Amino acid sequence: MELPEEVRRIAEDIKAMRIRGAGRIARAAAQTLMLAAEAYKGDSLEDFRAYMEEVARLLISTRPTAVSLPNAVNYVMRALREGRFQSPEDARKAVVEAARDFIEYSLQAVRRIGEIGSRLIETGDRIITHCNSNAVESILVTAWRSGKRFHVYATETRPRFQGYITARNLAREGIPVTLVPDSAVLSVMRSRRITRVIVGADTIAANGAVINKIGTSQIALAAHLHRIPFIVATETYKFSPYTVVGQPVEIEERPPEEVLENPPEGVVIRNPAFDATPPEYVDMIVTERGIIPPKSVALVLWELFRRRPAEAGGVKV
Ligand code: RUB
Repeated sequence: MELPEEVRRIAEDIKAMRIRGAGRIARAAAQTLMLAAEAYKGDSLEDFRAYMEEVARLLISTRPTAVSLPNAVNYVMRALREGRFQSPEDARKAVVEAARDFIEYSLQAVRRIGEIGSRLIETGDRIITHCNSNAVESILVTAWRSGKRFHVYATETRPRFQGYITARNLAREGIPVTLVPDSAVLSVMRSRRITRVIVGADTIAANGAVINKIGTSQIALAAHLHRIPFIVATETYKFSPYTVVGQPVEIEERPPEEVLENPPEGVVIRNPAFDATPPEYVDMIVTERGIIPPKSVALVLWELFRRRPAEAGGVKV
């Protein structure tokens, strides 16, 4: 069966970053698998499986770095791949149920990270954040609503300026927020006596390295030099089972036009969208299961994936 127009449209939205952020992408992928299953019109189980695998492949191909995307797709597809069904109708129900489970888990995880992470915030804090992360916003908003008073410095996050989204959302909540150029981080850290840095994640590697928006590692290095706690907020479906077996995390290269539309003759532009922050610069990782040091990531991965190697795309971990 032809893939529904809506499925192609959402895949395109993820690619073009109209839907963005690792958690949102994962939920959109689960939602799209559900939508595709519901739109299936045929009556062959074999055909339904092949059709769903095509949707899964399309979704996974949209953006390469955030492991939340294949983790979400594989979670939903596991219900289909491992289930024994009498009819496409049964199989369809299993997909829909698994997608609903994932979305509910994800939303709950972001709320839980907010509750757990907000305990780390104190009145008087001056916090730097980078890019736009639902998990980070959840922490800041929860802390603010619980009565803690602090100031946030949001980086612009060139070239796509996701920091504007963060600044706008926090301002709407009434949280004092200052938008700063990315290049001002070190200067702001010193002059404003920053007390904490909190960022989100796209992927957490088995060694505790954090893959997040380009520029994160520079901020982590600066925080490390100034002994400022560097905190990462992430759901555990951003932990990468692939890295357990040594697979490197692919860093997305985005179109050069995002940096400069018409570069001068002879000027080459590179536009990597993410970077890796080494575990030595990460003080703690706030997850929905609690706060862990980067050293414990491998243990959590083991806990999450040992019984379900299929979720790691068939890679035995
Ligand atoms: C977004 C980004 C965010 C993480 C975490 O990159 O790097 O920090 O995805 O976000 P992009 P969340 O804008 O290129 O998708 O906590 O919302 O999952």
